[in-house]
Amino acid sequence: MIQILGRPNSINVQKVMWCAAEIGISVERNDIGGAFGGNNTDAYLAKNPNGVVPTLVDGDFFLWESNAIVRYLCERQGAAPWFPQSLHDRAHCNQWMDWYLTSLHASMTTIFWQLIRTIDEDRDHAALNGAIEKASVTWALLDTHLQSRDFVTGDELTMGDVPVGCSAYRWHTMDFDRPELPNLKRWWDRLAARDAYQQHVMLPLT
Ligand SMILES: N[C@@H](CCC(=O)N[C@@H](CS)C(=O)NCC(=O)O)C(=O)O
Repeated sequence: MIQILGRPNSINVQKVMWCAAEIGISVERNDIGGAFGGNNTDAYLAKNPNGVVPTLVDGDFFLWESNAIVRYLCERQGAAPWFPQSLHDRAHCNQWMDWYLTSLHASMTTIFWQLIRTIDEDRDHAALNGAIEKASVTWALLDTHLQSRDFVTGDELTMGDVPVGCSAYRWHTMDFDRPELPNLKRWWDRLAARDAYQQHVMLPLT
C-alpha cells in the first residue's frame, strides 16, 4: 500500500490525503514532522532531502512536493474527472495548482502563522494586515473566475481544486475580516459538503 509520511495538520499533507480519499486510492499515513519529529533522520532524508512533509512511498519509489504527489496519484489512478483526459483541462489544473504556490501560498502562510502559531503579544500586525490585503486581492481573482463555473476547471472537481481548496478552508475559518467574495464562498461550500474534505482538510488549525 502507498504510504504518506506526514502529520495530518499540515496543509501539504492534507492536499494529498484529501485527493487520495476522493479518487479512491488507499494510503497509509504515518505521523512525521512537527511535534512528531522524525523528518530529520537519515532514513527520512534519504527519501526526502528537504526534511519536510509530505513524502510518498510507493514500493521503492519516493516522491516529495505535495502538488507533484497529487498529480502522481491522479495520473496513477488515471481516471477523469480528477485527472482530466483533455490536454487543455489538464493544463488548466496545472495552472491553478502552480498559481496557488506562486500567488497565494506566501500570504496565506503569513496569515496562518500570525493568527494560529503566534501568541497575541508577539503578533506582527503590519505583516498580518499586509498579508490579508495581498491574499484578498489574489482570492478575488479566483472569485471572478468562479463566477461562471462550479469548480476551477469547469463543472467537475479536479486535481486543480486541491491546493486552493485546502487553503480556502483556512481563508474562511481563521478569525479576521475578509472581503465578501460570494463565488469563492459558494465554491468553498461545495467542497465543505464533501466527506473526504471534512475528514482530511477541515481539521482544527494548530
Ligand atoms: N513545497 C513543499 C513544502 C513542504 C513543507 O513545507 N511542509 C511543512 C509542513 S506544511 C513541513 O514539513 N514543516 C516541517 C515540519 O512539519 O516539521 C510541499 O508542497 O510539499
